[in-house]
Amino acid sequence: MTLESPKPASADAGVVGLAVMGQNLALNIADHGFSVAVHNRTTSVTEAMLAEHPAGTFGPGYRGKGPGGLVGCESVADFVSALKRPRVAIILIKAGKATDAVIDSLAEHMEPGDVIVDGGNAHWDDTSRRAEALSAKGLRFIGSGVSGGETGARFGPSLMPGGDREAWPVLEPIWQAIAAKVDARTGKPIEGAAPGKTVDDENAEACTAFIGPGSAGHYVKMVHNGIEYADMQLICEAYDLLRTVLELSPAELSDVFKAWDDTELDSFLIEITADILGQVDSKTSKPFVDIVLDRAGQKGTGKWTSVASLDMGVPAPTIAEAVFARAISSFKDLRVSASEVLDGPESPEFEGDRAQFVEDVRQALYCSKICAYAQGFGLMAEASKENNWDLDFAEIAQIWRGGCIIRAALLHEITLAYRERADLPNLLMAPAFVEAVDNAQDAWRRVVATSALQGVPTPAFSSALAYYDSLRSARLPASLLQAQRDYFGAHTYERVDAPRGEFFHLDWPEKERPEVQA
Ligand code: NBP
Repeated sequence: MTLESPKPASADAGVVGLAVMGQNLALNIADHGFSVAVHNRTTSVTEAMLAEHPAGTFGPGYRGKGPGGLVGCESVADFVSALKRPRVAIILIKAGKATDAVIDSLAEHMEPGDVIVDGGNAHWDDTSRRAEALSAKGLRFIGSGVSGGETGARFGPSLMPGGDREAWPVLEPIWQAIAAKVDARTGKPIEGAAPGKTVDDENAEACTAFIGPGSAGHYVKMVHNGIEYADMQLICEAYDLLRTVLELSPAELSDVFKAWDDTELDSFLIEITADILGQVDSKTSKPFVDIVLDRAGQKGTGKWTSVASLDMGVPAPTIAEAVFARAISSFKDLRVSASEVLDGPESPEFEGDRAQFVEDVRQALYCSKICAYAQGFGLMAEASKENNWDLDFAEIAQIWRGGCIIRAALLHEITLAYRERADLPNLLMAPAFVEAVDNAQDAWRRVVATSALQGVPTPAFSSALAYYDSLRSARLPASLLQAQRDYFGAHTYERVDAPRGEFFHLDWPEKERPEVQA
């Protein structure tokens, strides 16, 4: 099939980049009755997509006849001329230099007032830079987080747009239509929302909202991914503990996770974990989880979140530990040789109550997960202050309840917590979580203690508990630390009995060690 040129300005929006995400998002938009111009650097990809999805196969009602459809475009110039004004061009390509190249070529053909939306996983610094450069040309830029992977893009993602507020009314009808929907009363995803169906339910809430100016959307998406790293690592530690300490088989663990999915742990990641643990390898008949090499990859958003937390001095240790856990997993050969040299504890047979231990691990997972969210929201709160984004945390939690990888029942509780108090100093201090963690903390401590005694690595569980204990410590040994700093580096200290901001120094080498005000 060849693509006609030139095009009349008939498309409601356009998608550039037709790999997994771009194709699925474009199909989702077309399903909702919009006409979508599509363009890919390699034209054969565009041609194949059009051949597979001919006119008349889109519209309200999945694959029914309707007005939606695709307009294939060979060149960027054709693509731009195919768009109705104000033009909306959505980019879904490899993040980094490729995104700059595509933005530059779009900007050459677009006119003031037109909107460019970057739906890729751009670093938020890049988004700020691009927004400024495009604004100088009169173009409007939105950096939008898109979460939910391939299936989400196709049938309902969670969308986190940020940038030029005046561009939002232009994008909003499309983003509202294609986003995942949840029931406003329960926060649960509405099944009928997928695939491509119009949701008539008056209680349906779309998993999208304007996040804030500048790079707020991509920042929030980055933190979403950081929390995702922590959530996945915590689940893996729960699995590892139950497998190592209780010697449960993957099939038995699949049942455990299935049962947990009916509790407050109800989430997409728990659901897929149960499914994965029940999977048997067709070649060997072994549990699938045992034939997958234990080396985890990463694309960088967890690292970005951790770097942002270090840069701002806002603690997100559980997210960082999740990134480090992937890093240490990648040293497979080193671990194999170290395992032959380094001894662990004599692992005594577990003599406790097995059912109780399973329940303890469940509760430890829940508490640790709340901590990971507390860290992510703490990070966003600081970034919001620093950048004047005025982030609405209830809204952010609300749009994470459906469509995205971290969708979970917990997010409804977080939504309610921030609706009750928008300026919560820390998520753990919301009354519902104070109580939940208090009720579960004995179990959590038993689990972390058991992991240490048995030599099962639980960096995320342990760091989450240390975060909780640090947070609830009115006094930390930082007094000694600050004294050490003053001793060797004259870094000064504040006194508990003097106003904050007054600094002192002890003249340590002097015999009398006099105190001087700095
Ligand atoms: P990829 O990230 O694999 O990118 C492939 C696309 O980029 C193709 O369309 C390719 O065109 C295009 N491209 C490249 Br590479 N260099 C280009 C250039 N210089 N000029 C123009 N086009 C160029 O695609 P993806 O996995 O669909 O992800 C798209 C974006 O969405 C990424 O930023 C990703 O991080 C983000 N994201 C992905 C997921 C996911 O689950 N995959 C989830 C959420 C967000 P070609 O066909 O000509 O090579």
